[in-house]
Amino acid sequence: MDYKLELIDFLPKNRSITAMVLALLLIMPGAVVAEPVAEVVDPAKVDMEAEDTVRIDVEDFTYLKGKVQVAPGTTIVWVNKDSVQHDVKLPMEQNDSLDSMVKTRLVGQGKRIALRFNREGSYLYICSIHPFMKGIVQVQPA
Ligand SMILES: [Cu+2]
Repeated sequence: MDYKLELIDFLPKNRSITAMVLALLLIMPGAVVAEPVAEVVDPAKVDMEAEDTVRIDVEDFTYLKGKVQVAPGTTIVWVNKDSVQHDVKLPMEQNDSLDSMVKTRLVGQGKRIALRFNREGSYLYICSIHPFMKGIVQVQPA
């Protein structure tokens, strides 16, 4: 009888708060484990000659390799050759879920953007200020 009373005291008095705490406990482990589709990487730390690095030049408002096929873990480096700034933003509508949303910072001429792609899938990306600029990264096992 006493044990039962202690357990009730431990839980918050308000039922909706109790429900919220329990819901958070269920949701949180999944949210922490889920690996992002792509991670922003410091381009200065990327070995451009490495086998798991792919370079895409950006010139005349165009991602010059419009479609690339890579293995999971590949880092893609975009090199901006235009005199205006560009970035890389995922997803387009076709991408599978909100956790694939990534936006890099804008970079000017001669600067680089690097993203490492972790998960299999087909990812459309755009430049956020020039949305007519499009590219596709297909990630699948080698
Ligand atoms: Cu742009």
